[in-house]
Amino acid sequence: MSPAAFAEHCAAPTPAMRLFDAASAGAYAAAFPGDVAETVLDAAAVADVFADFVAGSCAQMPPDPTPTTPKLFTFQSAPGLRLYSGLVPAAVQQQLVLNVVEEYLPPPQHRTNVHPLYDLPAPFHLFGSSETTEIVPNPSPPPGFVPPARPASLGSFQDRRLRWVTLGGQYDWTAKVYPSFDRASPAFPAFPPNLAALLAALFDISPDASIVNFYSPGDTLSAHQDVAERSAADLVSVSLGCEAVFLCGPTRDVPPLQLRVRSGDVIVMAGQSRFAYHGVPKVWAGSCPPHLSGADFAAAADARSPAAVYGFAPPTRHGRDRYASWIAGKRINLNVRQML
Ligand SMILES: O=C(O)CCC(=O)C(=O)O
Repeated sequence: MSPAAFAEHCAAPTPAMRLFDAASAGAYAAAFPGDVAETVLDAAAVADVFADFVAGSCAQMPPDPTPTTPKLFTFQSAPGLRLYSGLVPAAVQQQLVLNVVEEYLPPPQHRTNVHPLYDLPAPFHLFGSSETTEIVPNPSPPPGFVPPARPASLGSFQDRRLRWVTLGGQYDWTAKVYPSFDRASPAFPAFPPNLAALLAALFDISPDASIVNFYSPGDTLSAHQDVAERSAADLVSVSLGCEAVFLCGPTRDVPPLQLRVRSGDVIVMAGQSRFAYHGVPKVWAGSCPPHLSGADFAAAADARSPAAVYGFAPPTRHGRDRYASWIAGKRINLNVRQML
């Protein structure tokens, strides 16, 4: 399949394409005999790793005793691709949402899609005071960027304006390269340590960089390959919030596999699938699970200041009571790579 044809599939997936849904894995196995293999994972074996992640976070969500039944699915039609269904426990999903808002988004060294256009406050608190925060156009945009004429409200960033933030090595979306592979460079800030430790303990990756994507229903991500990294280590993709379709075509010659991904699922692109074409053609409105859309983020306990980890002052007003209604209408994907 050519990249153009793949892109067409991404724009409008057809019923004839293979759609795998972990909730009806048996139906898929019957329709495509021999394609999918299922392994039930032992949640207790990774409980400590998740507990360490929460303990290493600056503000910590309370534990949730709901048991999880993670499963690993692999596919003959997509060699190297792994779907870890339900791997991330509910409380850790809440923790990740909290960390995205309060740890990963605020540091000025973590650039977003809106930095070229707007002069964002530093640190940037997505749920700061909306009454006093008006974000003005960037007076000196990079070449090729035309800044908007008017200031924007914080609410418009919570709504659709914010599409991604980069952690660690600052991927340049325009040139599709990492500006630097030198860890001493300002373009290669340290990767959030608690997230690095979590993913390194679970997968074959030493995280250097992540694109944290923010989707609203209706948003798509067109087919692409992630080939800017020098390492072929696992690419780890963590989904939070609303459900989506993830497409992956291991070669250009076969129609891509479609996976329904839910909050707490992790896709690993390893081996032959590491540099495969992939995209997101659909995000389902109203599909965010209640453990996120109804989470009490205000129950988080402040354990340490983000200043100690990232060098920015803690927020004076968190707005944590608004995180749940925000994630109810969002999908967040943490797409994590090893660069070197
Ligand atoms: O949102 C996803 O599931 C995939 C994101 C992705 O492919 C990317 O950031 O390169």
